[in-house]
Amino acid sequence: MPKKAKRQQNVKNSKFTFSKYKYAIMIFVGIAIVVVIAGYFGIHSLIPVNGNTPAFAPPINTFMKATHSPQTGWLFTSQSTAASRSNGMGAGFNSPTIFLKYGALDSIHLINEDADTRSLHNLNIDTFNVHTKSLGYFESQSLTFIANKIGTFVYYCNIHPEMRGLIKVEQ
Ligand SMILES: [Cu+2]
Repeated sequence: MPKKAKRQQNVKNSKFTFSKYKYAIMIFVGIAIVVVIAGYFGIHSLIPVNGNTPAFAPPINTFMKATHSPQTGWLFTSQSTAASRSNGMGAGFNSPTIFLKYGALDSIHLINEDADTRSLHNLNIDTFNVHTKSLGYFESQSLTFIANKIGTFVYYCNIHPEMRGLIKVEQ
């Protein structure tokens, strides 16, 4: 066989070898990417906003609505168990008091149901590093935090200073 033909034959062989594994490699890399991405987001959604490690315990759920009526103005309302022990509101606060046990894992689920004014709303608890995005009408966001400090703290919307309530963490 002439040298040139032999070289071409070699090239063909090496191509053949590569293509034999090409799909296996592509599938493997594809699966690896999917697993890494899923793991990253899966684990990240389990890390509380004021913690570093994923929490695998099921959280308490606190559902909060940002609402408005002509009588009350802007305020948060809640029908959640965590907030239902409320004796109403703290003085100077127009939104329900949330009660939590020390160490509880709590998921705040905020939904903007302000059909009246269609304003943006957010929810913040500085002590626990809870800061939702400013949500438009009917948008929602969930954030999970650990109630790792005992005391009475304020949650609020930073667009409407009157939208605020207390969060009490008890032993
Ligand atoms: Cu607001």
